[in-house]
Amino acid sequence: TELGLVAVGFSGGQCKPGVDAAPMALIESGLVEQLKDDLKYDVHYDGQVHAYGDLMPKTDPDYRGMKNPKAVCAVTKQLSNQVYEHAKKGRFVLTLGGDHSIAIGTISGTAKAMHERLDRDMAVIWVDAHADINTPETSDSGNIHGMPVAFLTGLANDKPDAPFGWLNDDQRISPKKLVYIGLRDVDRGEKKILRDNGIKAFSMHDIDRYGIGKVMDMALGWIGSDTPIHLSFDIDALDPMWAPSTGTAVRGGLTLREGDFIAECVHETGSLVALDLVEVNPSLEEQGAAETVRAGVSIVRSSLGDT
Ligand code: DIR
Ligand code: MN
Ligand code: MN
Ligand code: MN
Repeated sequence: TELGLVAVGFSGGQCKPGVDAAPMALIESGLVEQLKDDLKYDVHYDGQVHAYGDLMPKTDPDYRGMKNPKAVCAVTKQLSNQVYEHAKKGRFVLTLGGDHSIAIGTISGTAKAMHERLDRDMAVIWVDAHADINTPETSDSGNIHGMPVAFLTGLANDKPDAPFGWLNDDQRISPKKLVYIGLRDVDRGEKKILRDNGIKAFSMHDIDRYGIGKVMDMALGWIGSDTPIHLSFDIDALDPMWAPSTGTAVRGGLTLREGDFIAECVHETGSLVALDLVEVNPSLEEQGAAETVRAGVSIVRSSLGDT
């Protein structure tokens, strides 16, 4: 299978430096060779970790309370094209982040390609401790990595000349085709957005109640067969025991095995078209960095058919 790999060293969607070093750490641990040699992918990779330095604005004042709006806008817009170029050629797209704001770029890119190639709405499975569906107005932090889903679904809108005004309808996803797994730290305003829009979400409570096997049956049943799926995996979905080196770790999360199981089930559908792996921050925990990178590699391998 053809695979396009995009390495995104960007941290401007939140305030902690270091998450931009994750793609290099993942690649240095041998990920690309494993994809080629073990899993037999034909990997298309430009050999660079994109930092988009040339796109960075000189000044970047807050806008509607958002931090670094111009930088996040410029990076996601460019990334959207990079992902789209791979996806329209029929390649699976693997994006290594970076913080989760980059999903504005990745998902808009695959959504557009799926609309064009298959004339279909794409589904998104968002595995995360957080819902990342704040609008600029509901966000307490102003960090855009807590907002990507709001922009991608059109629940937060921006004027054409404003930061995310570049998103067109064919680059968006329907709230009905979105499924969350692993939630346990959802803001008050986000809870209202999830409720008001009937968005499907499986929290840690649901996983405790039904078990991960039943939850995956229900999650994939909601999406239905024959719908292309983009999996956006925030490493903080995993319990800090397995992934301590991440910007906003929350206790009570998925085991690594549960994370791998989610990835395996999504792979087994045959409908997975793209994967984001985000929020690994190797600089946060001296002891836990290697462990967290290993967990990230494991999630990628499981998503790509390793068993
Ligand atoms: C919080 C934290 N809901 C926010 N979000 C995080 O800033 O909007 N997402 N950490 O991964
Ligand atoms: Mn090729
Ligand atoms: Mn996230
Ligand atoms: Mn998160």
